[in-house]
Amino acid sequence: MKTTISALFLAFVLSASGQSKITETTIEVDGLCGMCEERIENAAYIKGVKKADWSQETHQLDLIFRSDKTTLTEIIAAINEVGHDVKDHLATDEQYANIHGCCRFRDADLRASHGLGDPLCKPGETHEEHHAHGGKDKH
Ligand SMILES: [Cu+2]
Repeated sequence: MKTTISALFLAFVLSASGQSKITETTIEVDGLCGMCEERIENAAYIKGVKKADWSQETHQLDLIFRSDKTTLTEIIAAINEVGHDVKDHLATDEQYANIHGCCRFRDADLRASHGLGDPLCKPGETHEEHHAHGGKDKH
């Protein structure tokens, strides 16, 4: 509660002085269930992030963050760190290995049982292969 109040106060002070740099964006994050939602949102709430809201149905993560405090790259890295795939930015196999057994969102059978189609990461595909056909890397 204390942090919320001081965060609000800080936001007020900064917007009053005209220095607030708020970025609003949506990214696609793979996941299965409510546990994934918690994991993804908790991971995304790094310093500077004001809102992180993942939808189990659409797999869209709505983000609002302070672009003077953090970057989208850092947020994506934090999500990868807990094992979740972001469109065009996959978690490594080591990171994915930490995902809870019932949250194995790359598993075809688990996806089917949750009514999901193709994963962002195709079975047996390496990080590099995925990027080769994954399209836009903005570097
Ligand atoms: Cu899950």
